Amino acid sequence: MSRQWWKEAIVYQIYPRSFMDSNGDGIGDLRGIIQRIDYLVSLGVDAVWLNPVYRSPNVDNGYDISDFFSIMEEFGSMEDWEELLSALHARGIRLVMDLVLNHTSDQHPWFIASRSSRDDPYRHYYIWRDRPNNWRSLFEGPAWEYDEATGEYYLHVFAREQPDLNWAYPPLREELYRMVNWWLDKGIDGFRLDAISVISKHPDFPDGEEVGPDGLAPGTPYFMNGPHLGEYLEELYRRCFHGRDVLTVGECAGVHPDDLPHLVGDDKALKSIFFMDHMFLDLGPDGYRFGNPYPYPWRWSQFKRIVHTWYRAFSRAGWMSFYLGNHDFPRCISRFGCDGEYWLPSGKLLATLLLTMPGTIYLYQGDEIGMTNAHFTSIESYRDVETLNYYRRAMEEGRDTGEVMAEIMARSRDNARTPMQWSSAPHAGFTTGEPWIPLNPNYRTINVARQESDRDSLLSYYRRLIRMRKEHADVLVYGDLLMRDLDSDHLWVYDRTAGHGGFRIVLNLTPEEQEWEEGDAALVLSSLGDAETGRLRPYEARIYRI
Ligand code: TEU
Ligand code: CA
Repeated sequence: MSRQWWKEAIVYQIYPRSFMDSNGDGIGDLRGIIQRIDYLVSLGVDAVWLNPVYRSPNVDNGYDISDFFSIMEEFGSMEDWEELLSALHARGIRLVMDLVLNHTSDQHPWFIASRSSRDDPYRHYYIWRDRPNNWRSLFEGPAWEYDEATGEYYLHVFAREQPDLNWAYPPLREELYRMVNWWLDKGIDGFRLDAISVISKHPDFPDGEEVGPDGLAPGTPYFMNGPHLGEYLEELYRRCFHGRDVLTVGECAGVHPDDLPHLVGDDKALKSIFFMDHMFLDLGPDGYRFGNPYPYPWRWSQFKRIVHTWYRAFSRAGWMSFYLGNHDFPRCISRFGCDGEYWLPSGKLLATLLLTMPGTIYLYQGDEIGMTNAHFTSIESYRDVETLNYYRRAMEEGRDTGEVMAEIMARSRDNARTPMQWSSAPHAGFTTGEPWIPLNPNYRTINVARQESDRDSLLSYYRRLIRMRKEHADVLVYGDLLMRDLDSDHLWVYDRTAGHGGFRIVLNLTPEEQEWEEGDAALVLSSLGDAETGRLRPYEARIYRI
């Protein structure tokens, strides 16, 4: 297996709006990131993945782009962006940008032209029909919006302000490739391809079968992993990525492990994808559906199976990527660990899991200090379009407010979008102004400054494991993964090996003590400092030499 920087990279995901505000307007920005490069260096990460920073009316925090070639005013200027790129490169950190190819903002000039008349040359850039089908948008309500000016409906898989681009129309694809190359030519190091698995829609737009009480049905069987996805990606590779040393990773909901050979590889547009099944575990078998109780009871054995299945699939095609959270899901420590009594040990457990998995690792901002869900009790505190749509619909249907708020508190994407907690200073040192979204009040105890000076802190533990992963990349990045006792919900034991040696990782997944016989393996570290014989303490993680 050939060694590549993007295989060994630990990628730190920055949600710019909430990372660091440099000018006191309450919104994180590019100059704020420049100010914090020392922090990224001290963490030991190799690359930054930046959520969208392009011009946008911000209905969906930058995922609704109105100009692919400009920087969002709130985040700064193109000069700031150029400076960020060179400042990162000067410190040996690569920059991966977010690439949104499925849709634009409804304020994009293409869409403004497209909706102006049925004969406009840009009409075919989007998907127009004289009659809608029954697809439900992933962000609530019908996926088709009637547009009075021309008396037709346009498709939007996400918010109505995010009309889907018509990939079936070759001139549109050419425009996109031109844009992708324009960014690549600036010297960036790769792309995370947003919602890339939904760009190909079934040409007949068939009605979905599972019709709900709202008269709508998921259209996902007809637009996720659609009929021309592989073909479009191949063209994208030939036109843009071929011959460039870049990281590419696709956000690929609805892609099955068996699809990998078709979609990923060194000579494909996607070198890797983010599998999402572990992100959907606590949503229950039919996903995040309106009115479903959340969280759905899940088991660690399911989580382990998911990793096992995808690891095997990636050993046949492409390259694995692993993550425990991002800007679209609640905080990993609140979901998979414990944000109460066992906050620290469970944070260290998740750190151990994240940094001993094969493949490229993605660490979401704030997880390295154990930032937790926001637990905002009032709808006024929320900003996310998905959450607000959900709430509006629940109120329309007369649902119990307390019940709905409980779901939102546990599930909202805003849980992961509160400002980065730098210190216990006012506004957590994130801004001198009024933050665009409230801070998590626990910033007074959970913050970078406090953990910097503490050798036993979660931050120190992350740094230590990041160093260890780099030192032992042959094993921890490239080595085999052998899972033991897949069915246990209490312990997760796996070996990472290369040649004759390697590591055994032992995770106590529970808040209880667990019996554990270590045999003759040599202890390298326990997440809790000292290790006892015969048992593991709550959430203890250990690494042995084997
Ligand atoms: O997310 C696409 C996606 O698959 C989401 O539907 C995801 O499952 C959902 O957010 C979970 O609640 C990407 C971006 O990551 C997300 O932030 C954007 O809102 C979305 O695309 C639209 O661009
Ligand atoms: Ca700002």
